[in-house]
This record gives sequence, structure tokens and C-alpha cells, in this order.
Amino acid sequence: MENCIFCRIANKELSSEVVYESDQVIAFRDVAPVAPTHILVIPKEHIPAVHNLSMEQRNTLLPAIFEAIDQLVEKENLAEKGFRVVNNAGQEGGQTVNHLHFHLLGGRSLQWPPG
Ligand code: IU
Repeated sequence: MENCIFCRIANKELSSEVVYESDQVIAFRDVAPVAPTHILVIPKEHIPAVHNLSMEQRNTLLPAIFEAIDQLVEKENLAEKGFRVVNNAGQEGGQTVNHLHFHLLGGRSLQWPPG
């Protein structure tokens, strides 16, 4: 999508620190990290939010996204101490960029519940 920042990152029109890439998925470091590891895992295809996934996308894209997360957990050494995967959806869910993304957070003790 033309005006979507994450589409532009996925298309390499905007620079980012890419840490994982496959046919369907790209992951890059968040520009404003809130933890030592703060990576955003996104589908290359523009999907506004998690509840907009079609059944087919749930069956194909979600496994590809979780494959990325799995590899990044390994790469960032997060398994032993733990980590968090977060998806914000919609305005009250705290979503500020309307292109589906999963935050992978780790490297510090994370509090619960979120604000
Ligand atoms: P949210 O779940 O939609 O609130 O998360 C959006 C994230 O995207 C947020 O953590 C921003 O710091 C991050 N981000 C980015 O990494 N690069 C950008 O160009 C923009 C936002 I705009």
C-alpha cells in the first residue's frame, strides 16, 4: 500500500535494520525500542490488523510469522530467560501503525499487566 510506512520498509524504500527475511515475512528492529531486543515481525503483504486476516492467510502467513519469531528467539538468545510476543490491534489496543505486526520483546524483565 502506497502510504503505508511498513509496506515501504518491506519494499526497502525506507531503510531499517532487517534481522530476518523470507518470501512472506520481514523483521526489523523497532526505531524506538522499549527493551534490549525489540523487533517487529510483519507480513510483506499489507494486512491492516490481525482480525483482518483471511482464513487462508491464517493458515499460511501466521506459520511463516511464527517461524520468523522462532528463529529470532534463537538468534537473540531469548529462550532461557523468556520474552514476549505482542500484537496490538486497533485504536484502543494501542495499534499506531495499521500494517499487521508482532512485537518481539526481550532482554529485560517485562511487567504485567500492560497499561
Ligand atoms: P504499535 O503496536 O502499532 O503501537 O507499534 C508500532 C511500532 O512501530 C512502534 O513500536 C514504533 O516505534 C515502531 N515504528 C518503527 O519501528 N518504525 C517506524 O518508522 C514507525 C514506527 I512510524
